[in-house]
Parts: sequence; C-alpha cells; structure tokens
Amino acid sequence: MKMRIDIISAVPQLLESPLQNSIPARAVEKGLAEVCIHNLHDYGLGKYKQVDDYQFGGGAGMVLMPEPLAACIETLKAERDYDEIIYLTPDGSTLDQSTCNTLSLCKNLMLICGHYKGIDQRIRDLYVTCEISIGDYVLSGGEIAAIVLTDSLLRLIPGVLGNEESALTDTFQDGLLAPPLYTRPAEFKGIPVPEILLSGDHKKIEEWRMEKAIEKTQSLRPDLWNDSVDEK
Ligand code: 6GU
Repeated sequence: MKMRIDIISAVPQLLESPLQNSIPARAVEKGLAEVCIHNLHDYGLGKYKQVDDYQFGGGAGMVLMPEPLAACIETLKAERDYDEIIYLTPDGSTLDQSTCNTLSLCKNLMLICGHYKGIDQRIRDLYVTCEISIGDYVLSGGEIAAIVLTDSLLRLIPGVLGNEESALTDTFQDGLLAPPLYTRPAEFKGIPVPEILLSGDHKKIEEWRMEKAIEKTQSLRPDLWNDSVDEK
C-alpha cells in the first residue's frame, strides 16, 4: 500500500529541498510513498491570486482566507478519500512518536500549513479532522512542522529504512532514549569504546544497551521514565 501525503502551502518553496533528499526522497523513489505539494496561490483570488487578508476585529498579522483553501481542499477531496485532514498549528496537540506510529498506517493524508497568523477558523470547523503542533514554541508557518511530520511518517513505512529493524530501535519507540553509539576508531582522543561492544557477545551487548538506555532516560527525561513505569 502506497502512502500519499498532500501538502497545501502558500510558501511551497519551503517544502521542496527537505522532502527531495535523504530518507523522504528514498521513500518516494522506492515507490512506497507519494508527496504532492500544492501551491495555495494556484487557488488565489483575483488578478493577484490573493490568499491572505487582514483579520476581522483588528490586530497584527495576516490570515489565510477561506476561499482559496476550500477550493484546494475540495479539489483534492474530489479525487480521493482522506484518512485525516491535518492542520499544523501551535495550538494543536503535541506530536509524539505514538501519534506518528498511528498516522504512518494511513493511506491518504492532507496537511494544511498556515502562514502568517494562521487560517480562517471556518476552514478548521468545516474540513480539518486533526490539529497538530510540533512543540511549545512558535514558528513562522506550518511548513517546517509539515516537514517534521512527513519525515517522521515516511521513515516508518516498511522498506523505507535500509535495515527494517532500525525504526524499532529508535529513541521513543520503547519509551526510552537511545543508548550511546560508537563507530571506528576503537580509541579516539584517549577515549576507548566500551569494551563490551567489542566482545562479540550479542546478548551481553543488548543488556548493556538496555541498561544505558534506562540510565539515560532516568537522568535526562524523568518524565518519559515515569510514564513508562505507569504503563507497566
Ligand atoms: Cl505546527 N506551526 C507553527 N506556526 N508554529 C509551531 C507549530 C506549528 N508547532 C510548534 N510551533
């Protein structure tokens, strides 16, 4: 099953390079995913293809107008059914790995990027099924957040990562931070690689990694550690 992600943006140039390189590009090249970027200005109003306007009630910052967004959303919805229509917004629910895992099973997703202040509330009321933020800070627009979300989903599609296992051993997949990593040389600036990693004893190595993951999680992210204890 090929996953399709449609991204609507008033600044589509922001989306191009990150999605045309590295793992997202590999997902597309392998035919496992399709990412389609839609320029909101193609649906803009009048001679100047206007997409934003001042807000009613006054206040700083432009708002994306409902007509161009509705025209774009309806064009896409006429072509296929969407599992979710996601609006990227700092007032959405905070993205975490478990949301990524769930969304990675979807076939068709539509992502709407706000720019400037945001989008007209009626678009949220009429079309949006899910609102996502990538953290408690404000970005200039939803584009970077859409890249974050898209990257996090594409890498979970089976076959996208070289080693099928690697997504399963990521930080967060088991509620733990990842253990430390080492590669050659075996000694660097006087610091040796922990001996156990050179031992070839895979069982011992796994135990060591688990122990380090637990230590790291307890000291750096006690919040995650307490959640994982609560779940057990
Ligand atoms: Cl999804 N959008 C914007 N504009 N700022 C954000 C965000 C999204 N998530 C965190 N900050």
